[in-house]
Amino acid sequence: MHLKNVIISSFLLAVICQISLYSQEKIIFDTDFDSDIDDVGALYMLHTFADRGDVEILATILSTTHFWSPFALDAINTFWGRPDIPIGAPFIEGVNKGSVYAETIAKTFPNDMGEQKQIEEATNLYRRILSSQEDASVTMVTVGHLTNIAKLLESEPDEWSPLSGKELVRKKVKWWVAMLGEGMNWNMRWDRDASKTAINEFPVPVVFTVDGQAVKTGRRTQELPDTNPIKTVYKLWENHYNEIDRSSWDQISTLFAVEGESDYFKLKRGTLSFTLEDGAIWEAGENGQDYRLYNKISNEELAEVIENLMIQEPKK
Ligand SMILES: [Ca+2]
Ligand SMILES: [Ca+2]
Repeated sequence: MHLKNVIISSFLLAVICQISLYSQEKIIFDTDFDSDIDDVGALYMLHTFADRGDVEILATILSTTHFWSPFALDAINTFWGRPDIPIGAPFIEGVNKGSVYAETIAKTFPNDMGEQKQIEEATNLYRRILSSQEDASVTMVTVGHLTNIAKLLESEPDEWSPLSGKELVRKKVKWWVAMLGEGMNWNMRWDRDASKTAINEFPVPVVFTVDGQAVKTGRRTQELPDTNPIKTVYKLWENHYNEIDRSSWDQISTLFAVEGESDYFKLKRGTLSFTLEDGAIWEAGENGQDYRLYNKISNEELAEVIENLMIQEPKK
């Protein structure tokens, strides 16, 4: 090969590496990993994307305080060959809505949460992780309550960063993808003060998602081996609620966080705000700083895309 060709090839290789490095989404996943099972489906999708090299999962953080959730979360990260993903939780009373699966997953599948000693306080974990990342590189995904987001925005300079919480987010975060819940309600109703602070004061664009009730997934998890925790999760749900498929709110926000608008979604601009009296308010408008996500394909097509990402086996 001519020297010139070698130089050109090396240059192209470098460009391709840059592009692939650049396109790896750095994600902090903030979840109420207890009362519903779409969180589990969403985490499975993230691990599948991580196996493909499309995602780095920087941390998995709980917005709830159910005792068994950190163990269950670690068990699933461990099953996927990522036992050391940091796990955070709010060290306060917080929201605890119980779980039909967390205790069973915690006690059946290996994890090393050991009396919860490995859990980091959520705000500290956010600050530790964000401060170590490139500017404008992190996608925050919340598929639960907004408790941690409010506390992060209100946080003061500390050993990790001389910046306030709001300054740190403005510097490091690219997007906040927030699943607000059916009717723009569920995820925000249990900690309304936090919802108000998080939504009104978040310093970078928010992409929020609402839809998902009619996007039903989960049935095909029952084709997986018994050693796969998601099979147990969906089975326990079916036993308790007599429902084989479950809505996919959290998977939709997670799919957008990784793939962007792609073939599946479109964004519309506007302004999202929150009042204690009226809850979340959306005003569509071209000059808004925020975005609302809409589906571009049918519920059935979206369900197929999502379920396919939920039933991949770990590469290990
Ligand atoms: Ca672990
Ligand atoms: Ca959730």
